[in-house]
Amino acid sequence: MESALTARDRVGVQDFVLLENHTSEVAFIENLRKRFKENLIYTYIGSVLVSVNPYKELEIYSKQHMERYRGVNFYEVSPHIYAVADNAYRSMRTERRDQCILISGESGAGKTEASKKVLQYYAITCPASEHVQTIKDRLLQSNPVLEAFGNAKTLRNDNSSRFGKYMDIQFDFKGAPVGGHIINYLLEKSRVVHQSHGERNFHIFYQLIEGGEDDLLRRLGLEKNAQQYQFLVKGNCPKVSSINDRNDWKIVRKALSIIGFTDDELLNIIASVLHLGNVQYGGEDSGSAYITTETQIKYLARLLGVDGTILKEALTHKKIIAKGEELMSPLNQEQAASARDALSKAIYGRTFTWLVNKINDSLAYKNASVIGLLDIYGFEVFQNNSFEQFCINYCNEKLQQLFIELTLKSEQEEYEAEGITWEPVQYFNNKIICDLVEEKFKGIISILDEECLRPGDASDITFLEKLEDTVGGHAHFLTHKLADGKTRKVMGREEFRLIHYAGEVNYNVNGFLDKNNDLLFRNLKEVREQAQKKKDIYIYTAATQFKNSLAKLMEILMSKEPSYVRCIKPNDAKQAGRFDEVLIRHQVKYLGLMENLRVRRAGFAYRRRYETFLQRYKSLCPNTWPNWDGRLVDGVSTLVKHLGYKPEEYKLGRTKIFIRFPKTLFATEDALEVRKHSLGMSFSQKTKYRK
Ligand code: AD9
Ligand code: MG
Repeated sequence: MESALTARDRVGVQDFVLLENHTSEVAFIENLRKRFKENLIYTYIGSVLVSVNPYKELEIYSKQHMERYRGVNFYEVSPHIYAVADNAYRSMRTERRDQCILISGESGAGKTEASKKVLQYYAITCPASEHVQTIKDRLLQSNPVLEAFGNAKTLRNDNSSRFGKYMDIQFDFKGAPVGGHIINYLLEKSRVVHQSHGERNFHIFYQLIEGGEDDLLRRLGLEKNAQQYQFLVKGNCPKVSSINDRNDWKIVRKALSIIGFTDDELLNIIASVLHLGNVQYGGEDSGSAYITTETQIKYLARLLGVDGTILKEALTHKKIIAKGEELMSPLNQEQAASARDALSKAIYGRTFTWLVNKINDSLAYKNASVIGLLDIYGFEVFQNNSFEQFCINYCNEKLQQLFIELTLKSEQEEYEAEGITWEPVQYFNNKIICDLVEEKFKGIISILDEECLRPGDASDITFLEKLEDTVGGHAHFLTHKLADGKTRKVMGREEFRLIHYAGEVNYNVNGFLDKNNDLLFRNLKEVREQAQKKKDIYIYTAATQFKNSLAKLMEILMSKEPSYVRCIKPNDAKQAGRFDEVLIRHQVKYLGLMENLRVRRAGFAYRRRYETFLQRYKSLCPNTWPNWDGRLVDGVSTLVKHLGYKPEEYKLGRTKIFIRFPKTLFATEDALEVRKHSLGMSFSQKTKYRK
């Protein structure tokens, strides 16, 4: 028979605070590895859930599993995403406090899957009526729809979310899910017109082409062959083995109808984007562009409900204002192609926002308690990093800020509430990097905006020069220029480097101004100059919009009680059973898991409500077994004295016992194992707690 200690050797500990050597990264990763090998993908750091993507279906998400976690105390069952979901739900119900579950991790780590599991958990376990069932269905069905329009195959993940998502699930006073609200962040629109090698456009295009019924495709003027469409061939990757576009089309169509989309407006627009991609240009002797593909214009005019002639002019000219008069000035071929691409991106981007709004309308509800779910892009470092990575990584800096604030704050608040003194842990506060990016007037975004607004010779390079002048001396900013006028060889001349909390990233400034402008047509620059004169309208740039929406998100999250899920990707090959230590160590580092563990351990590693503690261990003391009739605190005190706890090992708060060292609790756990052995309980029951 396996003893308690060998079981621990084999499957590790279910909570990292129980690790003997808690400052050792090696021990931390070893524990993850042991559990991963046993298909135990979840482990806690206190109440934070660490999850490693198994890249295979595990039998741990059935209805029976959900039942096992329903209303059960966090520590009484093995770590699971359902435990986090249930805990948030119970806190919302009993403490009447809005909750949020923040899911983070890099691309492919399992964030979206985790958020779907949470939603499914509520859909299955929460009370329902007929109306509630409709809302549950819509909540669930919003996923395939948003994934079809907002996810794509990338090199890292066959179903990568190319937008950030915050979703409120709203509950009524009976605890039934009665509504929802989604906020989307920064869709990667550039994918509509261009995909890197081995990547695809958004799923919906392939689903429509592969799965669309013949008469539908005929009406949209589309052929059943993705190779025909310029916007679908850039990545040279029309088929993906893990994706069945034809089946997904059926799922998405059904989901759309459950949410309440009845018209085909949406598909008209998707088809229009494909037609736009096939619009080709020729050049006049004068250099002006003209359109050579009339069929596309015909379909576009019909599908978008616009006049063909006006459309053609819009695709080959720009509006300028000269001496107060509006004029149409012809574009050359290259300019016309980028106007076409800009229009395609804008149409797709607006359609996505419209789609989210429609889903929100179908889920609208007022005066509810809320559990928010945040599934947002993780920290990203590629060979070549651009504006998108800059925004994504800035977003991660903000979330790390929040994590620091809330973990420390809540920890501190709990000690205060319980009347316990403790020593705060010092660690790196990344506020300095957030300020570098977002500070008014002298932050990177401000400088970028300034260059975007400046008429004349502003370019990506002048932006870089201005950065050097303004933030060149900042401890977290570098370019190729050294202070003594020499050149830093490892960096390109068009790059700046940010030293993020999670690591160093070089950003290539090429395209920053254009992407930040993100405006439909160049002529908006003129409009903006006018607007500036009038001072009554302000046109926000992409980065500033993003900054503002993040500030709002932080406010939303700060007002709620957070739970954290930290997702880890075990290997780059998307393979089951492979534990790539280098990759994992890197993630452990930048997710701040060791710091997290330190904070958790700096005060008291373990805390339990008196009743829970007594219930679990009362059999270990003749005075508390089988029942303790007195005050709970006295029962716990009697019990721990009997167990030989030394005064420095624990403190008694108002409602909880705080245990400083895991080994104390470990010894108690082992005593419990021994006691159960002697009572002859089966092994599986005994080890349940550890897994
Ligand atoms: V991205 O930032 O959107 O590119 P995510 O969202 O972190 O990324 P995702 O949830 O999409 O990753 O997971 C990637 C793939 O890993 C999924 O398509 C599944 O095939 C696989 N996965 C993730 N979590 C689980 C799981 N709990 N069980 C089984 C999983 N497979
Ligand atoms: Mg995702």
